[in-house]
Amino acid sequence: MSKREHLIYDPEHECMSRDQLLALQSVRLVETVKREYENVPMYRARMDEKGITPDDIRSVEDLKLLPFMEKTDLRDYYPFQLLASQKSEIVRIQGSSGTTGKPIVAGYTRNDVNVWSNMMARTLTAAGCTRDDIVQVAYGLGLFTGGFGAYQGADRLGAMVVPMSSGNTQRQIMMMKDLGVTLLCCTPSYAAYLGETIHEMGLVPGKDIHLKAGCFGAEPWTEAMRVRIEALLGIDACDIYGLTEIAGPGVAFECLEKHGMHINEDHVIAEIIDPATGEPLPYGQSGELVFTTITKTGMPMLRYRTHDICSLTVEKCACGRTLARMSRITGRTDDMLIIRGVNVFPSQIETVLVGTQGVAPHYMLIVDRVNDSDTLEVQVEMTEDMFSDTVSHIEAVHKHIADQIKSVVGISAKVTLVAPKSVPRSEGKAKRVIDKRKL
Ligand code: DLL
Repeated sequence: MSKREHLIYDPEHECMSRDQLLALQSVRLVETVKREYENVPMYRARMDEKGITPDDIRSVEDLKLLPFMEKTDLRDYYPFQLLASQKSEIVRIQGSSGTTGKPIVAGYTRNDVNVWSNMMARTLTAAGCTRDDIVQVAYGLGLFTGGFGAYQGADRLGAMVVPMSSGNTQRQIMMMKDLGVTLLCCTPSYAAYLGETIHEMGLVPGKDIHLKAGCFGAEPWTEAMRVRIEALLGIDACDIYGLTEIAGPGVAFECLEKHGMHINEDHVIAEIIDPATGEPLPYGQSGELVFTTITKTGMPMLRYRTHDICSLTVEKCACGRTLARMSRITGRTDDMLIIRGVNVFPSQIETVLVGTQGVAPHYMLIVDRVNDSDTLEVQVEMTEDMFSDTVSHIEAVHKHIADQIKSVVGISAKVTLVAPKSVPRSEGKAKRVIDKRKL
């Protein structure tokens, strides 16, 4: 795709000098640490344990003194104990999968929703969106942040929003065609699937479909996938990144240069650490991405370990933004899988299996991608008793497992009950996942 003029939503902040940015980050960091220390007993205790007080944090330089936060903290202090505001100040709850059956939830104040909307307005603008565009939101609208984030950003720009939510492909395409949608927001795998279906339906991008760009994220994807989506839909495909705990989509976004995602650094401070030692790594080196929110009031996160692996650069970008860029996410330091845009932990499935009579806790998750859509097969061993049981009982157990997985994890899986002792055993760490998707 040819490059267009670079549009910038908030040049004052997106293009500020690095020195000005550091000064702004420092002021905001100091305020956030005070707020957290005064309002969140868990974090106060963690700072006390390290022997530091808010007075020790005077600038971004001091960030490394602060203790980390983890996804498990959101589980352990579920649902409201990490709030740094009164509960009555929270106007929104968003969530995503945690390591157990319960989702992890994040509370957002009016300020936080406002900040997030601005970050998404920047994101969409960077992909060329203006108030004249028609934006189709095909991320799920619900606890998942994708749908609401894209909606809020487009609404802030004054664009026409088509809040389709996810799924129902034929209907998505009908609306896209009839309304003349110009910008698409969904996961990259769904964008490719939409593109293929459009071609199968005999519709021609440019003639029947008028998309010009898309903001795709919530799961890892590759340059090859970008090339494919751009060719299928005749658009610029931009990568966007975010996570529920920090603000949802829009934490970082690509401009039309498509050389990494600009991080909204006036709202978050990004660090890369060595996942083994926790030590900060210099720009350019790959490691675990860590975020500190500096404008959130509902549930600020300090040094939150994302477990996503990438690198950062502050090299100049031709678009004019000075915000640091993060590379594509190349992997994770934990076992979280992203299947059809949903975060899935093998431990969630294990919980279902352990709670089911008749099956042994020996299982294998087989993840694949068929026609651009992720598939999950759960192979689970039956116990000896179960193996010789009636067909109707086996079928009932089979259905129970499939239903439970759908309810706990939020996605459908193909469940295959296999003979006792047929799942391979390993002597060291159990290998529970075969991910056949080529990234
Ligand atoms: O996935 C927020 C989002 C919605 C981002 C829509 C982009 C677009 P969670 O459900 O909390 O939030 O999942 C966050 O998803 O830690 C990454 O592992 C992964 N992820 C998100 N964006 C990308 C991306 C949303 N562009 C987790 N590339 C994160 C690779 C991504 N992985």
